[in-house]
Amino acid sequence: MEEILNFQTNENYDENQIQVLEGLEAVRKRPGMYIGTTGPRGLHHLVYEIVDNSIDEALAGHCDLISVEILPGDVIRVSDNGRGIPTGILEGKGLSAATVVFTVLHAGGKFGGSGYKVSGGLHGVGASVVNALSEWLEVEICDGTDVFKQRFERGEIITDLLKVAKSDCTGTTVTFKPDSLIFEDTAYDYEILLSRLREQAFLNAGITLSISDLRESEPKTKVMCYEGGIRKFIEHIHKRKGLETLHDEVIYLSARNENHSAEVAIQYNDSYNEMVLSFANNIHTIEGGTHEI
Ligand code: TSJ
Repeated sequence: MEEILNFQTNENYDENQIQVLEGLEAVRKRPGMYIGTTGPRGLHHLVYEIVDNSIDEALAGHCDLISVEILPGDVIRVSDNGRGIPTGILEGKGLSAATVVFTVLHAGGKFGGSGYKVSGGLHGVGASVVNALSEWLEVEICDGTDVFKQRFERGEIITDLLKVAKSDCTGTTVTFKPDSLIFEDTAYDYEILLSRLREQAFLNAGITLSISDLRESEPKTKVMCYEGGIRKFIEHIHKRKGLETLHDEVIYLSARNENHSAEVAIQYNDSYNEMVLSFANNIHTIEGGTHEI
């Protein structure tokens, strides 16, 4: 199969292009199938889908800074200091890996992938969905030598992935404007994004996540890095709820083998209500289930 694809003609290249368009058209036709809803939840979900990619890069050990900015016009910018999405041309596709990430549905982290995934969600799959549902989206990739840039509108390629500058930095920046033809309301809620990013910062100890709201003349910004991970999460919840704890030191257990790791943090308080929060692969398992048991 691979061999045949490597001998592609221009005709096949065009076929691929058509598939690309059909794929993203499907997302625009039935956005709910991909993001659940076109209400505020779906709108905020776009941000999580992009941030998840940076968290994957951090979990792979290649990135420790992730920033989210809300720009005027409810434009979202997510940046990380990872290796940068690979820019090389994929054999058989005739497209760069980065372009595939944004234009092919279900192109989830397969190229050069080493099965490092710890976070859940749609992964690379999400980037093409976000692209399809954005009025425009731009990606900037720094690979330590060059800066590459590509622009899309409603999922369509507007410019190829172009070298635009030199830089010895590495990282990926994605900037997008959710499509007002798709979403009922494109206004982002700073507090909603903040609380989700804080949760991810607690779950991924040592990663610095920041959020800035640059829509108003007085910008808001919060930088979060919790070396104590989920231990700090419990302390935060107790503080936020104004609950009196029965002991200062959080009980903490952790274990790992080659493929799995688990950690548990416990702290008693003087209330009568038990609260158990569980997460599997960074996803809140609201109904508990097997992982919690
Ligand atoms: F996918 C995306 F566009 F949504 C997105 C991806 C958005 C943002 C803000 C960051 C990223 C991203 C992807 N950050 N870092 C990466 N890393 C890779 O894609 C990558 C780099 C190198 C290698 C390798 O094997 O050399 C593999 C991967 C998956």
